[in-house]
Amino acid sequence: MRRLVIASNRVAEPGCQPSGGLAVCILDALRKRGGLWFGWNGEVIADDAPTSVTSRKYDDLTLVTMPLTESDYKEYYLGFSNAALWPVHHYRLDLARFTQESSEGYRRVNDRFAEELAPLLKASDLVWVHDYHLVPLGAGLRTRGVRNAIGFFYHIPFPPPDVLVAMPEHEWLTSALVEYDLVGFQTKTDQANFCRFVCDFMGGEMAAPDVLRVSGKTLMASVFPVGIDVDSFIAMARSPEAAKRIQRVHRAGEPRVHIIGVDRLDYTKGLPDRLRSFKRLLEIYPQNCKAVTLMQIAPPTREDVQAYADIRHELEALSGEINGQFGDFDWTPVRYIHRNVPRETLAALYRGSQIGLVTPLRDGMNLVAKEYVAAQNEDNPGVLILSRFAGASEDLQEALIVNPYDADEVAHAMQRAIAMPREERIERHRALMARLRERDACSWMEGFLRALDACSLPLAA
Ligand code: ADQ
Repeated sequence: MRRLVIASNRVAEPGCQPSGGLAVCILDALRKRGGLWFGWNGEVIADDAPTSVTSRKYDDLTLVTMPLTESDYKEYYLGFSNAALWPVHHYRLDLARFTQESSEGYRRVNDRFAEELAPLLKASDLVWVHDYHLVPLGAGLRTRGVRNAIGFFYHIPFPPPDVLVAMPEHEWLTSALVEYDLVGFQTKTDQANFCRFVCDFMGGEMAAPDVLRVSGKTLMASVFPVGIDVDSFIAMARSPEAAKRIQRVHRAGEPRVHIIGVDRLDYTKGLPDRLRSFKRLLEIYPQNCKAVTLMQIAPPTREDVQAYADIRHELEALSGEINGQFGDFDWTPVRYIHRNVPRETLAALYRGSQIGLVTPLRDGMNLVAKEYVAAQNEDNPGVLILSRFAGASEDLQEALIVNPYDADEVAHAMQRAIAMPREERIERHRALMARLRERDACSWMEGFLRALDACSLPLAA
């Protein structure tokens, strides 16, 4: 088997709690197969300090990491990656900030990563680059003579061409993207947006399904929906510790129906809209007062970006408003928890909740939706309410699919879930579990690597 080399913005420590979906996926993948993981170690150092590389081994896994300087952090990470690329790819041009400084920082860090990674590669390695922070890394490796098969996976959505072209750097970025042998997407919509861009704006053509020809090169663009490690999540949710935690949450006299939301505190996750939908539930169906509670777990993320500070204030104000208007001495309608929670606790909370509310305004996939389903008791499962704008909705059709912008529609879906007969819940859950198993973490990784391996051979046009 060829060695796997993964590059991503942030490298997580094995044994520490990974806090985002990407780290969860890569750790799952590398634990199974071993290999090398290259990227930022999370440290920020002074601009004049040396950015030297550190290498550490954990069994079959080697971590090669480097720090970012203060300017790198500000320009590459907060600036171009998170204040330009992230909003544009989530269709939020209104929040995107473009500056020359930040795009130069982005080019500089990608160039430095390529310079450090290129000499570590062996001729037979499969190189897999992850996500929007590192789009030009593959092109940087190519200019340094790397001829290996190099693949790229977009964990976030790929926007429609009309949205992408509003970004000043889109030509440079997409010409770097087509240097990869394989570009992977979460959904058919993302893949179609990319192919449309290549064909309509770069003079490319579809040579075969999933195969693009552009500027004398051939590349594959395919769909690989990210999945979770289903069995390990089930084991966590069924453990005796989980049962104790659930009992503690369901003390006598507590509300009958628990609704749970778990998301990084990000404006793409639709948290204020979710709270407004919950408020509508209490207004339209007042019989739910004192009977229903919403627990929203939203750990802090990217707080140095202004849009993230704004969303936090909005959420705090809204939960205060709902609790003030509807709450009573013996009932707090919204419980808002602004911190990271161990995965075992999350699994227990999912299992103890009758409704999983996953309503992002736009999301590449959304692993929380899959974790919620996996954690349920199959004899008495809860109901997943899922945004049509989460990549997961392409697959998880047996959830209650909603438009997160329509507060009344989401409120009606909550009421439907509360009243749903057990047989219907079991039937829906069984179908969702089958889909989860069909497309789990393992099949995601194997599917991508098989396609990348095939790219080393000449592609049939
Ligand atoms: P994220 O935007 O981070 O991921 P998501 O897919 O929901 O979103 O993954 C979040 C992960 O973090 C889940 O595994 C969840 O359990 C964990 N998590 C969330 N809140 C937590 C908390 N309070 N404490 C502990 N853990 C918490 C990006 C894309 C997604 C895509 C993934 C994977 O934005 O669309 O699904 O990558 O490709």
